[in-house]
Amino acid sequence: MKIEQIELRRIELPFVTPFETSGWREVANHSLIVRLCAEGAEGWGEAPVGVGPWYNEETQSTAWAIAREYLAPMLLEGELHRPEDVDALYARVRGNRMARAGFEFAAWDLFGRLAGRSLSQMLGGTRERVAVGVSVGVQPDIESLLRVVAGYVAAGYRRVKLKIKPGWDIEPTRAVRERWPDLLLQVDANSIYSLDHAAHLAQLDAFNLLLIEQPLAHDDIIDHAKLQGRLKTPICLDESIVSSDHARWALELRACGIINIKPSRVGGLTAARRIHDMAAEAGVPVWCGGMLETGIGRAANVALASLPNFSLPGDISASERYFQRDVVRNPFTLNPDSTLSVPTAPGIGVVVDEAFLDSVTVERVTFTR
Ligand code: OSB
Ligand code: MG
Repeated sequence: MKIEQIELRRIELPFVTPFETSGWREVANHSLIVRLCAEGAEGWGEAPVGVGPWYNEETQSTAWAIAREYLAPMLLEGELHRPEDVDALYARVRGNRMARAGFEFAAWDLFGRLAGRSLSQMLGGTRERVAVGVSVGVQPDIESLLRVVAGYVAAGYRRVKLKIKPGWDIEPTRAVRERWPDLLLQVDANSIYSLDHAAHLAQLDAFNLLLIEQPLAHDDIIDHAKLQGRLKTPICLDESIVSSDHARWALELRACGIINIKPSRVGGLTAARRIHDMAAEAGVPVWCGGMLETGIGRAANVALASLPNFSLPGDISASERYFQRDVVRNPFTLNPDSTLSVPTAPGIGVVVDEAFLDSVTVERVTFTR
């Protein structure tokens, strides 16, 4: 297949509430949206970069530049026989994995629509519903935190993740655990601690947490292995696992007991599935992380999470947890059992609301073969 047309957009879609982590605050989704056209069909993908280089090195501006100057022209010149070929086509591009993933997701959608197969089917998914939770940002005080968590619990979420940082870790976690003794609970530090905090972090062992996500540096594996030896709670790596090689290194060094897989962080679904398979082989559970995606990126995450070794609830909340209005006509809604249903329509299975997408598009460019 030869891609005939590529449309790129940068969008800005406000969140219902700002999202605050240990190191930054996001008030809107600033993704790059990719549309590929070929053989009378189209495919959509989202590169869910942040507004600044706070989670990883990518931003909407870097993704925009790399996509326009390299990724779009390379794809127009190349030829695809299957979606996995995008990975090979971009193999010589260093880093910039979220930008690459935006194109790779769109290729999976395009191939799926042409073949009449859902993305979950194409990937080897085995579930019709995927278990999900909600990621709760840093709050101004414990009273506000309990109110916010109570709202999500009332909405039906059975797993909650708390963002933590020094000065906002032990006490907020204790407060939520005391109020909800049976809630599935985990924390995420987004790389704010160092090994010097090992004894401090060990206090979290008292709260029966599923995991402690990415306590140490965004590019570290070695110190996480040392820290894991000093904690009972499993460490889960997020930022550090940017490729299947990084996953292999982390598994070999026992740097984590659990892996958060975000297909966007690792360059797409091909690499994500490889990591899933490798972790399954090693007996390490995985779960699907999120980047506050629109319905376009969320659909790829949900399909991925339908693979068998995604045995913990994902950070894939319903559309309304993020946006007043999503850019798809069939937004994701929470089932009463704290799951999202896996789309069954061909490709990613969401219908893009083009008029609304246009209204949140800040800049657009089209490439034709
Ligand atoms: O570290 O998992 C993270 C959002 C943006 C960047 C990084 C992270 C997150 C989340 C929210 O925790 C996940 C979601 O609900 O999409
Ligand atoms: Mg994380």
